[in-house]
Amino acid sequence: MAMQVDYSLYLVTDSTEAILGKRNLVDVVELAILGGVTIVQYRDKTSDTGTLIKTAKALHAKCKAHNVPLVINDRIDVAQAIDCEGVHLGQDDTPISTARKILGLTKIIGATVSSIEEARIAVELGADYLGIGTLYATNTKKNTKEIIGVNGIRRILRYLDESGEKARGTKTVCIGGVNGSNAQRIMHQLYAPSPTKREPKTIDGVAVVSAIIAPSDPRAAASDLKSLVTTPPPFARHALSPSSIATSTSPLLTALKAVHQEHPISHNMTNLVVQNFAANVALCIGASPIMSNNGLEAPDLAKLGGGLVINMGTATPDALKNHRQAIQAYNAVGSPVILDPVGAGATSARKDALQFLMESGYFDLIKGNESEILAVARASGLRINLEARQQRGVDSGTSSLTPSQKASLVQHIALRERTVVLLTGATDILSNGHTTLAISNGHAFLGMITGSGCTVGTTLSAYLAANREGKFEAALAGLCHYEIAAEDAAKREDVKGPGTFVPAFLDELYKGRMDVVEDRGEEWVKRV
Ligand code: 3NM
Ligand code: MG
Repeated sequence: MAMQVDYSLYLVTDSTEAILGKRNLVDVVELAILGGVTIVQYRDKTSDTGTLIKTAKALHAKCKAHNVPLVINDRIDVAQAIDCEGVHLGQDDTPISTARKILGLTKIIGATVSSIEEARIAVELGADYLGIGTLYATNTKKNTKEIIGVNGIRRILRYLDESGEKARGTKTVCIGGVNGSNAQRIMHQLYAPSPTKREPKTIDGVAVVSAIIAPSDPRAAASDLKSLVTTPPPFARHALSPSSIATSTSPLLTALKAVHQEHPISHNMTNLVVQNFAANVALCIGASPIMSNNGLEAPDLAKLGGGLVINMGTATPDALKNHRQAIQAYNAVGSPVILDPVGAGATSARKDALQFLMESGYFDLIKGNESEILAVARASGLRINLEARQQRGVDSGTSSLTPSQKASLVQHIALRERTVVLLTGATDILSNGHTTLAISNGHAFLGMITGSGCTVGTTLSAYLAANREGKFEAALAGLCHYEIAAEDAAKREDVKGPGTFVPAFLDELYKGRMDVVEDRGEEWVKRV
């Protein structure tokens, strides 16, 4: 057995001018180790053997001084010559079994894998850890085999999780395009969720080249990354634990009061059609609307403690850039972000936009109608048996999923993305992956006015912002507030149709009558 290794921050070296510049590699690596790198791979594809051995020896001296293992990329002979801790082998390098024969059981052997089949073989042949990639496209290595993204890595983790003790015990790092802006989310979301198991396999660390070597201060870069990969992200503070909701309405009233007391900001980056209506809804429910589409001011706004709505309704390339900046700013301080993937299934540009946004950061809640949630499921890499029809527009359309299919879909996305998911419709489905509820409130008039889906997002952003300790309860409360107002508005004598419904709805939102939930018996919300 090889030694116990901390894989959390794995540095892969690069000696090219583009990344290392004119600096000395050994000095840069030493700074990186001082910053918190936990294992080093010496990777040099061009130097001759004499230089490789000389540099490896110098690197090993520094690594040993700090108790950090050193492995050599590809070259078993170099590893043997300096007697370092092991090797890292690509798919075209010496086979793992041969390396094991040469190096023995005490050395670390790592392998690059990009598919389940490669992972299976590497585990079988006795790799100690897998470098799984390529996560994201990177300038550092142009000839990577395949960009497999978060979903490709999740699939391999899931495979390892389910393939016996040896596979489960094999350590993993991901590689390709990891940097300070994505490391924390990657650590949080790279795991293998399964509805039946509580402790799925997680990734053990991130492997990086340019994010540590390229900066002028590798020590600071490593130290920043180290704290990002070893601390839970701010948005994960409140674990999505099984919820006790569904019988008592008092958490809903508490959530409503918190919104009224705090007047949280609801920052909407939304489409042109609903800006005005969303601002009015925010005001009526007791929130403070900011309708800013400029990503540059998001860091300042995020610090105000409100919630952000990313509404994909006007998903131009420029808008998406601003969305990414804002998501990352809110994620950095742990303020809630709601994704409303408007029309996500409708065009291929919107599918790409959804993928882009989901790779940009973490969402505390994802809400959408059936076709939008189906598009989210696809972006999340879930295999869906049902062939969803091409979406016609952004309206909710008629339903093609059965209630139990919907519930299972929503639960799986919630589990996989470690978030809360709301599928809106005549019956809404809300899940945090552990508890899934069907909620039958609302009124048909909501389907006849523009922005009724979008302003659910606005409402929930305020509820999540004012109720940081339980996003699931907060989401349920916000949804009830919204839909009960619609019901009460539709009942009014002055409401003759969708036109007169709108002002009445705003009035009822303003009343915020959560108390009437008590009178609905047990039918208003069901566990599914
Ligand atoms: N191997 P950066 S990607 C060395 O996919 C290497 O196997 C990869 O560099 C793989 O952290 C890669 O600068 C380069 O993106 C990663
Ligand atoms: Mg190689």
